[in-house]
Amino acid sequence: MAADANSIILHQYDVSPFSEKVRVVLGLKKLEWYACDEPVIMPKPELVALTGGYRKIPVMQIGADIYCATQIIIRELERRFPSPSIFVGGDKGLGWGTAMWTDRVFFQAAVAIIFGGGTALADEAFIKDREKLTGRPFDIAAMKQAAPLMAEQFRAQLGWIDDQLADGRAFLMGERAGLADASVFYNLAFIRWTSPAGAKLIAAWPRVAEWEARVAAIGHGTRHEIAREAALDIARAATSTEEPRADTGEPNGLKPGDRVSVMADDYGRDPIMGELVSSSAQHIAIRRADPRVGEVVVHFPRAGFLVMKA
Ligand SMILES: N[C@@H](CCC(=O)N[C@@H](CS)C(=O)NCC(=O)O)C(=O)O
Repeated sequence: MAADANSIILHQYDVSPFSEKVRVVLGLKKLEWYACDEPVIMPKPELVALTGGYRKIPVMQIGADIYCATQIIIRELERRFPSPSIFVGGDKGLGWGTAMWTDRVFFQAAVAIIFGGGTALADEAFIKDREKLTGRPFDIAAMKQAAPLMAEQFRAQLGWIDDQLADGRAFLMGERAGLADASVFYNLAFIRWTSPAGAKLIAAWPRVAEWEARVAAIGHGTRHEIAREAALDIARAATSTEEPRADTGEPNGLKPGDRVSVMADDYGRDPIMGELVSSSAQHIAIRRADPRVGEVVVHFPRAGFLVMKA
């Protein structure tokens, strides 16, 4: 089956932990989607043509709408495909807060364990690329030194997961898997793919490992593959479905039509410029054009991203 303007295209790579979070959500919702493999390091000319400068992975494309970062990707999947929901009960707000923990504190502990333990992923080109991404030295020797401390941090957080499962529930929020499971799981998957020492830390918590196996069994939905050029062709032929929407509570008075720039507040802070189409407390959409993809609308979360009037 060929992809079209309604297809879910995930710009990703297989060893990308944040992509795994989205793949689990695609599995939960039993969705059909297209994997568009992107390079692990820059340059990523096709991706940047779509996003206007955002280079991180994953990015979701549906026609000429481009969603940057897992928070807005998953929010959009929930909006378009509400059933089954990623919310299990009692987690509609704090589910997102859980993701902020797993994407930052928990993820950084995993990163230090993986790269401090020595992994084939970190060749010279990779290290140079990640230094550019973060604006800081990617210091393997320092990570090696920090690895024992980070093992302690990682273990403490595994303990929270174990406590959450202590009443015998199958998944973190109850009997059904949801956003919290996807958010926690991808960090453990990243460790499993890359770090035998990290995998040992997980093995010390059998209840966590059993839960992990249940999440893995959910799968990734139905995956097809698509080439990067074909994904660009779809964007060029499509029109964004995003409607202009005023945001009455916008703290800085931004309104549709304003020229703005959007950037991540952590790493990969390349600003993306465009004309504001719609915004809310959780979402901002900007329109921009590129010769290879025509006019597209690029979507970002608000939490974790900074918006400035251009
Ligand atoms: N906040 C972002 C984080 C994404 C992220 O850090 N992705 C990693 C890969 S898993 C990345 O982009 N690394 C740099 C690269 O691949 O170029 C999200 O939720 O999607």
